[in-house]
Amino acid sequence: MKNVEVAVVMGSDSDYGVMKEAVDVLRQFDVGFDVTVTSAHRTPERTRQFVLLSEKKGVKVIIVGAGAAAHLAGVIASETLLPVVGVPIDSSPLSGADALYSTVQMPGGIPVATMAIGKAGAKNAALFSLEMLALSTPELKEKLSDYRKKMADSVEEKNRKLQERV
Ligand code: RP5
Repeated sequence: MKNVEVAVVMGSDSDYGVMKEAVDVLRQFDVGFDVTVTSAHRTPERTRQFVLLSEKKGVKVIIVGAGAAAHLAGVIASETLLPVVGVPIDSSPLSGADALYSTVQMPGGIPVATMAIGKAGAKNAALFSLEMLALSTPELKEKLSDYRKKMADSVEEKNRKLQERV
């Protein structure tokens, strides 16, 4: 079994539709991860235990998705020195603007690396985590480089196909 290097956590199972984007990327890069639901306000003790357990397991990065008054990433960051990557979820009537502000506006001292709202943010949270892991894992750096190359190739391909339509 693979070591868990990245913990993916979210405030509710209703966040998974967005956070799956992060899970898909981690799986694609064959990096060990686990997925947990815990809430800063509904289950504060469970959240604390989650952080302790993650540290014990040797997790290196924690990705946190939460919506509405999204304090989960900040609370988790306050409990650990592991890097925390926040994903604001667009689950509320404010379409994630509330979660963005709640996640990104950490007062000085406890950082949360905040990504974009929603699926793009979840995907980038995984890629950003992989970039951090790649600092000490050359094979991962190589894979990230191939990923970028494929992305660039797909833009060329899209451009070529568009020319056929105009
Ligand atoms: C937040 O409240 C969660 O992260 C979720 O985005 C939102 C709604 O949660 P549920 O009411 O669907 O459980 O804490």
